[in-house]
Amino acid sequence: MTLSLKGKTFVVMGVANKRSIAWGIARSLDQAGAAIIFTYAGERFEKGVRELADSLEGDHKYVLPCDVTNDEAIRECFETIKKEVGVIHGIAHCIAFAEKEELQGEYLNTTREGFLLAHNISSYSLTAVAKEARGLMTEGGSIVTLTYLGGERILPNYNVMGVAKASLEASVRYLAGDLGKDAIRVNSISAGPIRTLSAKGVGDFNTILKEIEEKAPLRRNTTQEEVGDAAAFLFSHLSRGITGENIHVDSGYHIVG
Ligand code: NDP
Ligand code: N5H
Repeated sequence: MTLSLKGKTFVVMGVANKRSIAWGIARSLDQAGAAIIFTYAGERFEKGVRELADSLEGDHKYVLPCDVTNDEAIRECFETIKKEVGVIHGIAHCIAFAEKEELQGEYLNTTREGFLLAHNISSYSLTAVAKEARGLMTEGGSIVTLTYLGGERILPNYNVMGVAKASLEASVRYLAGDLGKDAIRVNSISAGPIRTLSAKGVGDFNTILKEIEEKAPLRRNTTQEEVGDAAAFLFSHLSRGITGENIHVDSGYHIVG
């Protein structure tokens, strides 16, 4: 990869382990020479994220807690970043959650609690984070979030997460509308299925992957590296005219069927 992000700093939210899509993004940013600030939610992941950060080429000092359900935690996180680093140039928001019971059977059975939890963590958090980060992107910036095809069409079992992703994709457009005047761009990447910790426990994941191998224009599945490189592009000057967009990094599967 020849793209250079030297001298730029990005906040990567949502590395749980080396399979995380956020980790693919971190590796692409590291290769491009960027500085990375990692945030995590679960304390049980702190040590692992620290070790992963240390395994990269660059010297990425900061691994900070940031539970996105807590406004105070988000504020503290970005205050620390402001104090320690000052200016940032972008954020990779790679965060979603829904209760397991909501990710099977009929969407119709979604509970009020399950609906609100999924929307809180998977959609509202982007807005909450953008609000706190705006003041740190004084040289312009780029915010990238991750979505899935289930936000555009009904897909079996994706259920409330599909509705939350539709809300996330609409938030991308409204945030792009608000933040464009500050030279801050906001886009999403719609990734093809990737086997991560979140995807664990999805019963028919193998069937889903096989169907993509058979039907997607590129006849193969999506990798963390492909999503990472697309994110690096969205973080770079090369994408300076793109905002409010949803880029599918899915071997072209979204145009099939
Ligand atoms: P991971 O399980 O690796 O990452 C999910 C992350 O969400 C974890 O790091 C987790 O942090 C974080 N998270 C959950 N709750 C909170 C919270 N309250 N505050 C802060 N962070 C939280 O899975 P993926 O890499 O697959 O998921 C990343 C994104 O990619 C998600 O938005 C997902 O919907 C999207 N995506 C995934 C696809 C796939 O096939 N895997 C396809 C398309 C989109 P912690 O572990 O610290 O709790
Ligand atoms: C159509 C599908 C398959 C069915 C739906 C899967 C939806 C997955 C998304 C959410 C984010 C998964 C989730 O919240 C899992 C949790 O209930 C349990 N897991 C955890 O708590 C782990 C430990 C932590 C790290 O996970 C999180 N999220 O915090 C979609 C798939 C083909 C593609 C896919 C997997 C999409 C996606 O959005 O992730």
